[in-house]
Amino acid sequence: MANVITGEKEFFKGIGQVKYEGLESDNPLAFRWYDENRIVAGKTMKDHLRFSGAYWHSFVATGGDPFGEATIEHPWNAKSDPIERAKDKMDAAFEFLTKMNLPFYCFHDVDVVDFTNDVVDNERRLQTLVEYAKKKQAESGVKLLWGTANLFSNRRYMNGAATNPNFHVLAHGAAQVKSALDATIALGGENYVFWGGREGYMSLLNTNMKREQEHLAKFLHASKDYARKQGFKGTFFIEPKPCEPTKHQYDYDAATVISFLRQYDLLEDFKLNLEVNHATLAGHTFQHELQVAADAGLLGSMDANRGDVQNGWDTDQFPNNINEVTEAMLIVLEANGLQGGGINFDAKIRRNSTDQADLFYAHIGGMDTFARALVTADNILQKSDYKNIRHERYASFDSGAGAEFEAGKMSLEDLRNYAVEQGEPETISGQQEMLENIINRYI
Ligand code: XUL
Ligand code: CO
Repeated sequence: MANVITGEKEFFKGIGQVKYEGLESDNPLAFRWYDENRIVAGKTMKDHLRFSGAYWHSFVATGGDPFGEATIEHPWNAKSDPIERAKDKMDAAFEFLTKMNLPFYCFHDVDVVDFTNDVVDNERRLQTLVEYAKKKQAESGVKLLWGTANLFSNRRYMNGAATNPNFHVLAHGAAQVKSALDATIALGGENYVFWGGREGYMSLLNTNMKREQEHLAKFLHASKDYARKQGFKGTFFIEPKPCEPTKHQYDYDAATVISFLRQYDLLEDFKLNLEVNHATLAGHTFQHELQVAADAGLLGSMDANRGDVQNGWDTDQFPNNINEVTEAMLIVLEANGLQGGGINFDAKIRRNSTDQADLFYAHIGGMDTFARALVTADNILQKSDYKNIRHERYASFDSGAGAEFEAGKMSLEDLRNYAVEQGEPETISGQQEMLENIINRYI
């Protein structure tokens, strides 16, 4: 268990450390599935799942939406001095992370401390908070899963950062990335994320797409070269999302990002951070995105949440869909885990969830869903026919002409002759419903 740490003041009063109590427990502030020391497929749950809390949703956002003002008042926002306020927020964050037993956290630069339009002052502010975070990490044992820079909220980024048609804006984005990388490295951050919030377009009428994408590639190379020069050994992740806030984002989905990384020679240093609700926005299932990344050897990390089937936009709800998450964990287990990353709760409580306990319930639900899905997926892989059934579907390629085809030894004429000789193929079932029943059976 993490050491629970508070600052001078306890912000989440009346809520102690959340512990594993098992399936018999009625306690809404306990885990029923997430038992960090339980061994599944040769590793502890803690090491498989590497859960992380997201600074922006849990400690910064206040429930405002395009139609309404803030609904949640954070007690750590009371002080007027920005540095003192940021320290209170960090106290609250580490109190929450340790009470939730979350081993990691993630942040954007501007989540940690408020920024102004003064680059040098922003660097100083972030460094001050980095020193504070170092102490908090040492006291608690909580680690930084990844850092990132917010290159989408400030109005200067309204036309993008790395893909902005104005070079001056691009340089400001670079300044922010440099200082966010410095912060990540100073805190022993294990990875660094690029989510291209506004790296895309609202209209092609005013956009030179080719030039913008080349700028993005140059920007990523410069960032990577700088971080490596500073000794950063971690992985860079690109987080695909098809749209929102722009009409079209260049990092549309896993396949698009992989082709971009290959085209611009970034495959050595970059992997993917896949997010559930971004997958569904792109018209894919989450497991589709994970599988695409895994097949390319680039399954780095995940942002856990869920969308809303009726709404369709990026609602960032906490995960609770056990079927969806089980199918995801099947892919993660078969890929031998995430490469360097973890499971970051990029999810927010609803704006009418205004009790302090709501943030705890949300994370408990998400962690239990993933823990249960991990156990279920492992059972499916160990005990059921799932793998065999899929393997057997391709049996015709295991020997004879099929194997020759796979080895590249059959010409189009050979294939045609085979079709003539063998006549009409037999009908073979895909057995989809049977496989779906296997998932439900082990849940
Ligand atoms: C936005 C989103 C971001 C990234 C980090 O949809 O997912 O919070 O995860 O910039
Ligand atoms: Co995300």
